[in-house]
Amino acid sequence: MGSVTLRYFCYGCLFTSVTWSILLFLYFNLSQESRLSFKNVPIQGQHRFQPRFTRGPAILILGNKGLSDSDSDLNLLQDQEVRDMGYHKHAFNVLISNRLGYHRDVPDTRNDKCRDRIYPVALPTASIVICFYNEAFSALLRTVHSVLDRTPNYLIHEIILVDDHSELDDLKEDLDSYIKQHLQKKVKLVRNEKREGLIRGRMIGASHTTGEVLVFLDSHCEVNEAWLQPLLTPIKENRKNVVCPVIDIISADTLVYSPSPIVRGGFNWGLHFKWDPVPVSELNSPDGAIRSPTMAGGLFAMDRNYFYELGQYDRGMDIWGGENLEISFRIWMCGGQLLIVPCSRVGHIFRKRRPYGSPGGQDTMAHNSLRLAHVWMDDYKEQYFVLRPELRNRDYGDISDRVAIRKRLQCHSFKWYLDNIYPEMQVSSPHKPQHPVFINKGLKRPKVLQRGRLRNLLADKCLVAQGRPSQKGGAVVVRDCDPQDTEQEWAYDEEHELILAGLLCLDMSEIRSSDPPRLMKCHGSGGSQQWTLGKNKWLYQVSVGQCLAVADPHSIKGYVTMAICDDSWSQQWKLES
Ligand code: LR7
Ligand code: MN
Repeated sequence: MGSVTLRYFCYGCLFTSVTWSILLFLYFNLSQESRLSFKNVPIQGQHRFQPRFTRGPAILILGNKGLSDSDSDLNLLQDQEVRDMGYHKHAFNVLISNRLGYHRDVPDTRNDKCRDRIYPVALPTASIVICFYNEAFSALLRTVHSVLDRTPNYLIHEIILVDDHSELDDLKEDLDSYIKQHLQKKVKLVRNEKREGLIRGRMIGASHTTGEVLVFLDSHCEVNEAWLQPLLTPIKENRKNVVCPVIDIISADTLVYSPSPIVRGGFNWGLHFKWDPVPVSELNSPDGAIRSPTMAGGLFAMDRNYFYELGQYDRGMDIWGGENLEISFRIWMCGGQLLIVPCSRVGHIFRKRRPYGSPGGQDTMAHNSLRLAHVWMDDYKEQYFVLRPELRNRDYGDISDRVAIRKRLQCHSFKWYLDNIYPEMQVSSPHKPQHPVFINKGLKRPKVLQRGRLRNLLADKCLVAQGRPSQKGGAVVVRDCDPQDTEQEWAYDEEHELILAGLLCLDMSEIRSSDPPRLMKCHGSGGSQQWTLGKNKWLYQVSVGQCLAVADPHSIKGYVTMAICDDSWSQQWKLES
């Protein structure tokens, strides 16, 4: 079933990303000679000159009169600096972000059926909470304006911005005065006196709200057409529904907005969030809600009183990480439901690295995960410790108030959650026998659908083992194709595994999902070893939602990497027999 939804994604995505790439291509090529009109466009720290309305493709605002060579050289240098500093500070292309301005149209990525759908007029009002730390000014403002531009005004009770003690200058007086001048009615800015992290930051934001529903967004999002109504409707029906949109992809390099496939949230025993295909049983109709075992974390709507009843977030969690699984487990185990509604779409800039650390340099993901494991996972926390033995005796602070919440709400056990909400999750012994899905898999080998070499169309080279194909944990690289060499032969089977030379499976690390894939023993349970090889020629990794790409087609090293899917040739692969 995964393949059907993904196919829908791929066509749509290819179409829109191609269209947008052409627009951006034109935009940049023209802009090489057309600097004058950009004199008004902000480079870092000059937002006062931002032209307010740059709706639609930015090509429309180009012009190229009266520039001397030295002016244009200077502008080019300035542009480069904005881009380089932007990547350094924000890990995305701030030059393009600034040029897009605070308003732009995005492609309507919803299924056609969503457009005809009628939502109740009387819906609860929303308080939108956006925390930010050192966010790029233009991305933050585009987030806010996309909400104001594409949401019926009467549904927005307020927008609360929480500045998590940012250091960047333009987020100080410039932001104050922009809000005062342009956004005063609906937008309120709260400043943290010290860095709190996004988890306590959201709680601070929530404490300033008075609307009926809380809607959380990251500070580099753009909401799509009619995004809010489908989130509020299930909450109106049942206040214990917590509802997420589909998170569309805004490319960190091009800012192109493309649709995401309809997938749902899961996790692995390293306690990392991952995407899973939607089981057939959950796919009632393309506009119906899908029950999701977990949420990605940043984008969701929840009844405000229910948020408090359910214990907000764990105050002992710092900076970043883990709160998404914690609230997901808590919702399901304590009587709520977590839903993804495909008719609500919100774009998010996916970056390849996080551009900030924690103040003391701690690994807050490990600290936060330990807390959630000890509060919610019962004996199943052993699964985490098998992967992270060094954390077994690590201090995780006082969790008594969280344990008390679990007791007060009379929540189910973690076993109940796995059995009923996430039966796909595999558990290694001693818990293994409790999971029928795992047992039923038996020993039967999945049927091979296709065999051959995997040729990358840009490098014109084939994917092979860097060392021996039998070496567990070994990397894969691209090398010259050799049709005679059986060590270059991949088998693609009905479980969507890619097996090299009949030995090992192409696998993503469950602990460090930013690592390139490697060869591991086939485990037969999808996820980290599940790849789709579609007509669009992507090698799409289902659990991380990214595509395999050659890192540098000219390098003899032949390294490959995982990247946000786009239409570049570096991501095009062909399985040739
Ligand atoms: O110290 C901080 N203070 C903050 O206010 C650190 C961050 N933040 C802000 C930050 O400016 C941003 O607006 O918090 C927000 C989230 O931080 P990101 O964008 O660096 O996080 P992310 O998008 O990489 O991470 C995802 O997982 C996080 C786990 O803690 C949060 O739940 C994020 O909200 C979440 N983002 C999403 O779910 C968007 C979709 C990504 C996917 C999959
Ligand atoms: Mn984010």
